[in-house]
Amino acid sequence: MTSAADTEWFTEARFGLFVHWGLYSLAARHEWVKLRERLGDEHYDRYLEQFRADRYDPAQWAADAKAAGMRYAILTSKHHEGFCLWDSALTDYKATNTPAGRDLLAEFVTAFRAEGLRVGFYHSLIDWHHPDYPLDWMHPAWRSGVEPGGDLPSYVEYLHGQVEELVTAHHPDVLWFDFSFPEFPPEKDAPGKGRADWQSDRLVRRIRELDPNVLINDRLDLPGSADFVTPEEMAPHAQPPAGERAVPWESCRTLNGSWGYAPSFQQWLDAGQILRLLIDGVAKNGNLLLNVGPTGRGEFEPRARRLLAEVGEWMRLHGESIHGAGASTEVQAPADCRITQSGDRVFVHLFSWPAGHLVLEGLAGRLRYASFLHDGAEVPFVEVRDWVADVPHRVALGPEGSVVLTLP
Ligand code: FUL
Repeated sequence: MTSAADTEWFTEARFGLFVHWGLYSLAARHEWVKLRERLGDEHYDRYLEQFRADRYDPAQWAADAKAAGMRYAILTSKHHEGFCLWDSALTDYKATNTPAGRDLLAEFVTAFRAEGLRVGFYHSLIDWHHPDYPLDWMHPAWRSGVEPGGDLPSYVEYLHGQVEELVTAHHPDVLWFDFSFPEFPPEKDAPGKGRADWQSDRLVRRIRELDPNVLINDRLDLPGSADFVTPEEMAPHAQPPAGERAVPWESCRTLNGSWGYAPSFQQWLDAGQILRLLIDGVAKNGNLLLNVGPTGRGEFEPRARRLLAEVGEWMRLHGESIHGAGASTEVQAPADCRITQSGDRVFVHLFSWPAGHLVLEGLAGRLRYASFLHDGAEVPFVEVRDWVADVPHRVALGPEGSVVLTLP
């Protein structure tokens, strides 16, 4: 199944915000806490009673994202725990039935669109709350002595119905599904129990009928149908997985190893690392979707806000090397450099200072001007002759910088 949806805005945007927010934000120790700690519904219902979202100000989130140079944002409409951030007619397990008493998703959409950002929803196929969701290996009650049961076809109707609600109400720019696993449960645990059938092809057809412009990611177990693919927590500077470069790709990253708010996770990225991930991705035609897990009360914690602000400070002066830019067709990156290009402007990002000169192959006779990007200051360059053939073939920029090359 192929899509006619237009991915141009997406590949131009390059940088987006991911937001994981739900009841797990109150547990404050990873969004999988219900499964990891095998928490029963009674325990988990306490979070429902305590979910106040009293510090939620989506206009502030949107302002932070925009100032960071982000162009779109994806919010969890529902994560694996099953709790819904909008006023779904199909369940009581939703934000409007908590002390928060608000449709948090609708407010998010309004606030981000008001800032000119595109919006999308992360929506989990998995649901640890819905009574029809089968007890599978991914369920907190799995191995509790309860027979794997549930009613997958009935759950699938619920899932499709909710997606229909979301598309009809908000026409999101992106639907970010997560995630299909083919065996349900895996063969080794329950041989012959069959495959999960989310009826994803029907779901995608229905979405496209309702809105042909929604971009849909690659986690529905429908090979070849995705508008973009979503490598997760890629190692810094890794190649995107083979085969994935033909379709747009977006790498998603946590700031500290947890998607949901988790103050005990202390290994944070710093702003330099975030920028290197972003630049490295754009140099390979990829996007970066950077996650913030708000507190249960609804705020981005100060550390996350500081990082967004630092990234934004760089983006303010270097944004044109990211937005609308992609891999360079003109220049090969020397060691420890990444090169992005937009039209006739080539951006050389130096991840470390070269000793002396930076030598760029194949540019002699083709370079009109070179300058730093942050202040526009000219960078002198010389053409270096090939000592064997005695023809100019290289350009040496000197002595250091983060540089724009303007080609004729
Ligand atoms: C994963 C999920 O299981 C994580 O909790 C998170 O949402 C990540 C983006 O996708 O597959």
